[in-house]
Amino acid sequence: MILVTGGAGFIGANFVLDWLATEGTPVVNLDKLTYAGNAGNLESLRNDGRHHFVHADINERERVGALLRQHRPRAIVHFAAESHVDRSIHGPGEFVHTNVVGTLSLLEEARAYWSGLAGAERDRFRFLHVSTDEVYGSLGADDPAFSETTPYAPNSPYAASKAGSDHLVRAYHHTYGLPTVTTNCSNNYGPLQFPEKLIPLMILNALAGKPLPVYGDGKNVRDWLYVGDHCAGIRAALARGRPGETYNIGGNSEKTNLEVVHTLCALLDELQPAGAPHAKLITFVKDRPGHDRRYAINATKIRDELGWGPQERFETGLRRTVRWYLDNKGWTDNVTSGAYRHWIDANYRERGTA
Ligand code: NAD
Ligand code: TDX
Repeated sequence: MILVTGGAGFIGANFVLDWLATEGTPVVNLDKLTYAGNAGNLESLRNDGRHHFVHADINERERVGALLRQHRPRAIVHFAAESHVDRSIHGPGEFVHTNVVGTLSLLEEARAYWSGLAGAERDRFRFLHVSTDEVYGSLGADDPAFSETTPYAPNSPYAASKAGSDHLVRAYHHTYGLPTVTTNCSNNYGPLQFPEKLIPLMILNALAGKPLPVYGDGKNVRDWLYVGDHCAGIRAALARGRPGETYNIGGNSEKTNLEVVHTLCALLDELQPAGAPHAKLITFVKDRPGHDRRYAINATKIRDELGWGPQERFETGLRRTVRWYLDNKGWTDNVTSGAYRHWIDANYRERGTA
């Protein structure tokens, strides 16, 4: 049994599905179901007795403590977070509430539970904290990629809140001996990603014939990783990662935003042709404040120590992703109703494309 937090979100849901298909041991999935959490992501597990869903906030300490005592998980895999940089610019408070205070709550309950374990159960317990490359700040064009020893320099409220959570996790290992492992991953893409993020937003806008809003000059670089590869990296870190260590996970696949959008447009021209090339919809809009220029991950440590490397190439992963969005219109219709529209209005009206 493992306890997953945030398992109804993009990466968490992919992880739960992947875990049950590979490891196969039961999962308790604790999720608050914010706008980004979607119980429909786990619809295929409706009759699967190995998946136990709990609708709760990681800040509800008594419930978290009771769940740990009841299910006695051998690990906590912590995905729950507010995860969108633009939303953190509009409202940082929720990011501190969930990412910093929520992680502290979870660490406290994990420590109480772990302290009560003995023998082999205590030795094998792990707290795996899922974090991001954004904690390292921004790279210049010729800088070496982020390694585990790159100093923290978070630039957005989102990145600062994730950095705060990483530091708390580190301190709980150093001070209390809690067996933590932290992973810092680059930009993910794939099925089930909420369409506020670059790739699914561009796919859905293009299909609707709407402008494709590229921030600034479109030359910001991200290091893209297929979500299934991230899930495999987390499983490797959980199985073989050394307590107290951090592992960077990345796709070795740096692309400018414009390259990504043009590739998506070409895929859509092939798979769902419209009258005109989709690239005609590309519209340059006002930049994100404090927009990090470049992220890149050096994933040598996880490769050498844990034998992990990305399996999916960007071109094939993106094609799979576009196909998934084309084949799952019911999912996108469901998540883009209601509150989603308010966010799109708020974020893109000020950029002139709502
Ligand atoms: P997401 O926004 O799609 O999902 C987050 C999930 O957490 C949702 O299901 C939401 O309901 C849940 N949640 C939010 N607040 C909660 C709370 N207080 N209590 C319980 N559940 C809560 O995020 P994602 O893209 O799947 O990211 C998952 C994790 O991976 C995050 O910690 C994020 O920082 C990290 N990460 C994401 C990326 C990426 O490219 N998406 C890259 C590196 C790291
Ligand atoms: O409409 C857009 N236009 C645009 O040009 C959006 C939504 C984004 N962008 C740009 C901003 C970034 O340079 O695309 C790039 C990617 O943006 P996001 O998808 O918002 O991701 P990013 O800000 O890079 O952060 C992501 O990767 C690290 C995740 O959202 C984080 O949760 C993760 O930690």
